[in-house]
Amino acid sequence: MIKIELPDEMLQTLVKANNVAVLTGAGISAESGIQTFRDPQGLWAKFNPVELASMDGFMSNPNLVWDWYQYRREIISKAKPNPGHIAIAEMKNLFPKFTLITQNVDRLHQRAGSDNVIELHGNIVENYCVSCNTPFLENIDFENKELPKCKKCGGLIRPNVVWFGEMLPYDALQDANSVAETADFFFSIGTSAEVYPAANLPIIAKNHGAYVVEINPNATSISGYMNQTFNYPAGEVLPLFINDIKKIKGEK
Ligand code: BV8
Ligand code: ZN
Repeated sequence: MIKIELPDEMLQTLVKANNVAVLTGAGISAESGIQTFRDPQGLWAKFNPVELASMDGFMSNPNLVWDWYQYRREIISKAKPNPGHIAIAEMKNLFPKFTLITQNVDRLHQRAGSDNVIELHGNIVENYCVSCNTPFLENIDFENKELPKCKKCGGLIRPNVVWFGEMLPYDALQDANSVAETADFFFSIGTSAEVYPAANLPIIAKNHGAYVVEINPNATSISGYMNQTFNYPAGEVLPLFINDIKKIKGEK
């Protein structure tokens, strides 16, 4: 466990905050053994994102894309929430208003106990038919490499994620923007801040007066806008935040 002193001025701002928000990216799941997208050994390093996470990519090679999601589903099913997910799940009890926004599709936040999660990029659990949009509710075992077909119309089945070039779910993006505009404390955790419109959110928060904190072992394109940056793994830094907030609040 890292030994660092969290700045008191930041902690005092956080403890007084009414409206705390967190944006997470793939990095929050890295300590659960789920590869990120852009780190050197990341998922994209082996595959071309546009090729796999796009409608064109899917339509030109449905089985390859389906296989890739089945591969990721298997890894996710064996993964466990890490101390970073668990610390974020605890935050909902520490502030008058707390909102979690995630770019991740792995649902580890929910498995750690977070609720009302704003999922900007959908989720890897649900599937639906590309032709008639009917949800595909059959159980899909990971060994089944065959891409399933819609029971209603025979169309191809796809995961309920947002691919590149696709609009984000309208309500999720609306809610995330208004959370960023009204937050008085905003964490950007485990994201390279390279994918839009999600990457705008910490800047929107900052421009609306929020105190913004980035937690990421690496610097990103938004690090310079942050009030504080912690270049450590989220699973090590976040429990320190929880301990210090509880200490200041005199909670056990
Ligand atoms: C849209 C779901 C509007 C699928 C994902 C050209 C063509 C087409 C589109 C575009 C274009 N140019 C720009 C765009 C817009 C595009 C975009 O932003 N592209 C980028 C690459 C430039 N955005 C879109 O297409 C979005 N839609 O704009 O629609 C529109 C539509 C139609 C017509 C007009 C306009 C849709 C974007 C959503 C794509 N779907 N995922 C799936 O998961 O399979 S994106 C994918 O990237 C994941 O969701 C991922 O979460 C997300 C962001 O990446 P990160 O989460 O930040 O992950 P990354 O690996 O990058 O970084 C991890 C970080 O963690 C690193 O910084 C690392 O240092 C850190 N880390 C590592 N370990 C730890 C850690 N941090 C803390 N603790 C640790 N232990
Ligand atoms: Zn169908």
